[in-house]
Amino acid sequence: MSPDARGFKPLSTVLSRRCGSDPALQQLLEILADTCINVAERLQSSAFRRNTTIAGSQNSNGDLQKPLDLEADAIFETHLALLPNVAALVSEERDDVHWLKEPSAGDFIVCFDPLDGSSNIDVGMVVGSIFSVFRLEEDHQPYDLLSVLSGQNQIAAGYALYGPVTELVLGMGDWIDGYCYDPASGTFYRTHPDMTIATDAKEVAINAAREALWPSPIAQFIRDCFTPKLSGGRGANMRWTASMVADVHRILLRGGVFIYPEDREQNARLRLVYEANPIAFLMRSAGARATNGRDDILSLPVNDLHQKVGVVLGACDAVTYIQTQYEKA
Ligand code: AFP
Repeated sequence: MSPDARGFKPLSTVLSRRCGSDPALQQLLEILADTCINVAERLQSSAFRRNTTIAGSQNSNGDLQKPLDLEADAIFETHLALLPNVAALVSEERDDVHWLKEPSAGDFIVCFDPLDGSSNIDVGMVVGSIFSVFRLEEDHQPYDLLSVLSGQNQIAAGYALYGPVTELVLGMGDWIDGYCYDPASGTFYRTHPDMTIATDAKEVAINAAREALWPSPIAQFIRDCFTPKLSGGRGANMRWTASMVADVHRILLRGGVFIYPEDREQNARLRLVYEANPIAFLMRSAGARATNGRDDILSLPVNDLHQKVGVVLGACDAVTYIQTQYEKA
């Protein structure tokens, strides 16, 4: 029986209601959904093209780029260039903003990590795409583009998860929905309306190999998390997939907290514009929080397209507790 016959609504039906007064944004979100379907198809065929070796190039962060990183980036550009009102792209795989047209008021800017977790590709683990949407308010130039890209200015965000099922999560601030892709019809159907996060943190996502570099508030919180309840701790379990989208999706569905802190040497790993900000936007819509340990991610100034940031996100109680520990440190 088809998903719609079982009561699941197709993406276009949901978005016509969610974006009813903004057909241009609805069209953009539908194009982004198609983009993610195309990336998923490319991934599924990649093993047979021996395409998972390193391309030999590096992105602006110094990360080695795999051919699929570049192919996913090209798929995003090809799809977004179809629309008359997407002025610019900001991608993890491109050093500078890529202008598609002379910008004017009402145009969109789309920021994206086309393939997040790509170091997982060679070993068949889950990867994802992350995107964030802004609308240009004025048509004067030159833009202070970095101030436009502040997290608070996002009008929509989403991610795709390329796992056993291709899943898509979209939000516009006052709502967040989850979809699953039905290959038979080539359509996303909404399976998780109005996602809300569990209030406690039974699972912690952190790369424990970096323990020696954790700042004290994180080290103390993690010690407490992994201390059994019978010994007065939180008795939490640990999960780490090395793919932010996969960890975030699990946390949205069954609660928990994701931590990749700025370490004691002030090094951070995750990128603000096209990883932390879109995920923080979605977390807020689901009743969760996202900080850099001290300050809300969405309030952080954007000083560089590829700036890195510490991230603590998920269940409000855990994120707020960690914030108070930073304040005391
Ligand atoms: P890649 O895209 O280079 O695989 O990095 C993925 C990521 O940005 C994020 O998705 C993970 O949570 C984090 O890095 C994993 O970092 P570690 O490799 O240090 O665990």
